[in-house]
Amino acid sequence: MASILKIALVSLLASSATAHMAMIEPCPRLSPNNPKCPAGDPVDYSIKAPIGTSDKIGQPLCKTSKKSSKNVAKWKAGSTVTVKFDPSGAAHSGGHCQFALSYDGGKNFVVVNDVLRYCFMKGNKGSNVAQVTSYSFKLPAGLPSSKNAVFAWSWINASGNREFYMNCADVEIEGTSKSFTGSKMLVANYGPGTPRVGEFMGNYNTGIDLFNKRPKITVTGSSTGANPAAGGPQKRSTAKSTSAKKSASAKKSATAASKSTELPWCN
Ligand SMILES: [Cu+2]
Repeated sequence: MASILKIALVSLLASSATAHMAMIEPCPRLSPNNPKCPAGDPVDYSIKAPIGTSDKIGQPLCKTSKKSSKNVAKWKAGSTVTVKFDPSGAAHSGGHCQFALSYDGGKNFVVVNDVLRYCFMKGNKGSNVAQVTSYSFKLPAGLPSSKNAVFAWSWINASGNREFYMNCADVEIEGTSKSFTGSKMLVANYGPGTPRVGEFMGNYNTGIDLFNKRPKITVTGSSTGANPAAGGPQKRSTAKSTSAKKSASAKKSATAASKSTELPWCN
């Protein structure tokens, strides 16, 4: 029975590139869905897939540690920003979303806005169709500056397989202070080394205790612009900027920066 289910899920996956949720604005790394994304950057047509499940890590945080070829937004601390999602994805009855920033290239994330319980939903409406696909919120006024900040959306879905979703966008922050202290982004349902948040089954307080227990983290701005965690072994080709003009064909032939392990997908 279980294996039949698995085969059914795999064949379903093969035919559906539109499952799950993904950020489209600001342009996340590897996004094939936003024409405003930097031309020529690598894409991942599974951008809407989770980066891990409660059993297994499928991809690194952010889906890739490789930065976009340029920042996709410049935000002032204290300003209101808008984050948009592809409306065609499966919303899995909502769940917990965190919006967060990293100042160390994507290793540690400080939360700048929570949308807990009913992310993508209007109130307590369990549905697989997203009812809210745009969130506007004020960034903390006390954020430090960085030309290499990483903005993240992460999501723990309410229904379906126990999964962790995360997309990241490279942004510049114009700040005022030297450091900012806030909640450390909760990473759950991302391999056995992280807490497991069970299926909500109508109880939208599921996992809230873990959010309440998030430790505080202090991030500091960088004046050097160095970004030790970005890049990794795969260096962006130096010839890339010359080929950036032929965006469409370049994008199509581009391969995803991250090796993804196949995960048991939800539907
Ligand atoms: Cu899904």
